[in-house]
Amino acid sequence: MSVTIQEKESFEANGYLLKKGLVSRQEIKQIRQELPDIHRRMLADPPPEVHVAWEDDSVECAPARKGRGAPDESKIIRQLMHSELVSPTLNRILRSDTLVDIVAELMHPQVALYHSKLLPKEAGIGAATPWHQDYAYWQTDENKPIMLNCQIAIDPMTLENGCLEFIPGSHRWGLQDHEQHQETFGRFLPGRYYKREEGVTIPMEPGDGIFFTALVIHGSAPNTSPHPRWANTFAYNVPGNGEHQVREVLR
Ligand SMILES: O=C(O)CCC(=O)C(=O)O
Repeated sequence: MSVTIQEKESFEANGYLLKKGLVSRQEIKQIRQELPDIHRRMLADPPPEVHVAWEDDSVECAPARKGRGAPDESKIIRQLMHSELVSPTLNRILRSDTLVDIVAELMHPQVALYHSKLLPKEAGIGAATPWHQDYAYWQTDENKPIMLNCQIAIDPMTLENGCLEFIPGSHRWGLQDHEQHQETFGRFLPGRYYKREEGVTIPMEPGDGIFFTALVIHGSAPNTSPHPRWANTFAYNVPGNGEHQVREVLR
């Protein structure tokens, strides 16, 4: 699977590109099998390099709405940073030729891993991700906004369970002023999250993936549905673009 001329033109115009069937059903099944154990390990003894942010503790979890990852636990993961260190399947996928070939086409022929993060959004609990540009988090004095993000769907993703939404073409607007708060997803555009007229909703099936630039504005609604929405995001960088923003050169 690589990128057609039409897809590249669409990516350049919109700032994002959806690829259906990027990851096989078998690999998605393997990730799902790993999740309960990952959740248990994060509760008991997370490895030092892995950073877990939990859903707001004040959220009451009704028994029917416990996290799918660990049905008998009340703490729900909101974001798990460096998921490649706890999921062998995600680690394999992020470096597969299928993904790296596309990143090389859309970003730069040299490709490095910046980070990988697991983003569960549990049924009826998962919070909104406010509108933002990733570069608002990633900018330093020495890097450029040339990184590329790729989110893969582990579950079916819909507007109701909080799939990604984008503002097409907003990657051409430059970095906007973001509010900054001490919380997960604490950098966001004024208004945090609300339904935007010009927002384009991108539903995905398990195994679909969406590539998007560091400057395109995106966000996602809370999960108000009875269905979990697990996803994982791989961020790629060009080697040399930022001193601490390359974990591993892949190509
Ligand atoms: O999964 C989400 O809802 C948000 C993910 C996101 O915004 C990101 O990875 O930059």
